[in-house]
Amino acid sequence: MTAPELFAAFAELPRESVVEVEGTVRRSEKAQRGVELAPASVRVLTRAGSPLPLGVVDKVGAELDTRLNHRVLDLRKPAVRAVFELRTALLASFRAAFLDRDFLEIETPKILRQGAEGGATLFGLDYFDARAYLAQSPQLYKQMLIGAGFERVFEIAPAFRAEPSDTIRHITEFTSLDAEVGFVEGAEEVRALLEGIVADALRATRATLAARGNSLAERIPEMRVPIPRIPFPQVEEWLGRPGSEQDLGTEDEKTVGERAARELGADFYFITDFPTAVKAHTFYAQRQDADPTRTHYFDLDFRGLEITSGGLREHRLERLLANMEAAGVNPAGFEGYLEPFRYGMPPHGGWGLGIDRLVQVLAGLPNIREARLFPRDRYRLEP
Ligand code: AMO
Repeated sequence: MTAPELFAAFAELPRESVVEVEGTVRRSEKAQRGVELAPASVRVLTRAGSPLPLGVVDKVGAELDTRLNHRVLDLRKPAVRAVFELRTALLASFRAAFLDRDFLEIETPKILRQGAEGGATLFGLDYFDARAYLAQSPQLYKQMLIGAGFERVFEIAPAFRAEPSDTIRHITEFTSLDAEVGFVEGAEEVRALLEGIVADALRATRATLAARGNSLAERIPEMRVPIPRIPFPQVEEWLGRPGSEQDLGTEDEKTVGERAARELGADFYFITDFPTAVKAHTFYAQRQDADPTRTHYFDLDFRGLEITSGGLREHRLERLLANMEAAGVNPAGFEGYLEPFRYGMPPHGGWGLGIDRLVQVLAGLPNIREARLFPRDRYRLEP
């Protein structure tokens, strides 16, 4: 093709069309990546329609809703793609950290007869002639597998919660990274394992992104272990409501994050010894023998955002049944879960970590929805 022909072909081509160009690659100071292609011929593979519903190279940003409505075009932006490179590196790094520590990877059912995290956020579905639910967490199954003698297990899988609230940190489908470990001596052993895995995963993620020239690498903090453990009573004091045994709301968590940064210089920290009153519905959480008003349950937060919940589980059947009763949960529906507790269940503990929240904070995204390719929330089922 002659130069004028080429020029005409490009000039009339709508943006985002897909073309095959042949030519000579040469060095160029002006080009973004230091090279440019001097075209000899161009073939149009697909013509894009115009106008575009969402600009891909425009400097002006669009509203999040518009971006998500036209997500495929949105994902073409290099800065958006960079988030999913981070996500890929993070997931690979976590998997490697688990495998390094001899964990077995498990895949538990997502269609269940019973929920584990309370009825309010269960999605029901018609299952032939029966009622079933989407899994809110692999909680019961990861515990059952400890009963199978699988001493260390992990799962990276979707979890579903009917969260009616429209917030920047809740979605209805998220990816949960769950772990469960048998024969643990106490909650502290679980915390030590968790912080070691997160620290390793962050270090590896940073290295992978740096090697790819992804600028998000610089945003990945180094996690210096051990990180602070802040007992719940200390948190209540910071919040100016000692002994109130109330759960932590979004604003409370933010306040705690600020205090932890100011007083402990910490961006990652544990909140330990959650009150039994706060974990009343969490029947599987072990209450402390010395003080039954406290549990062996903790959160791992990053700069005021809860990333992980975990703790020691109740492995003693009598107490587990008592917890269920106190929580108003009928054990009759949980026979499959309870059976291993009758036939030799080791002490165990573990955690669930929300990958989407971690991606959100690491990439500095204002809204958790941006951490998923095609997010689901109260109002969004498409695309
Ligand atoms: P929890 O309910 O605290 O604990 O959930 C664990 C982690 O999952 C993430 N998460 C969410 N992320 C986005 N949108 C949501 N709607 C959402 N809900 C939860 C958070 C949270 O810290 N079975 C226990 C874990 C365990 O004890 O092992 C559980 O699910 O990052």
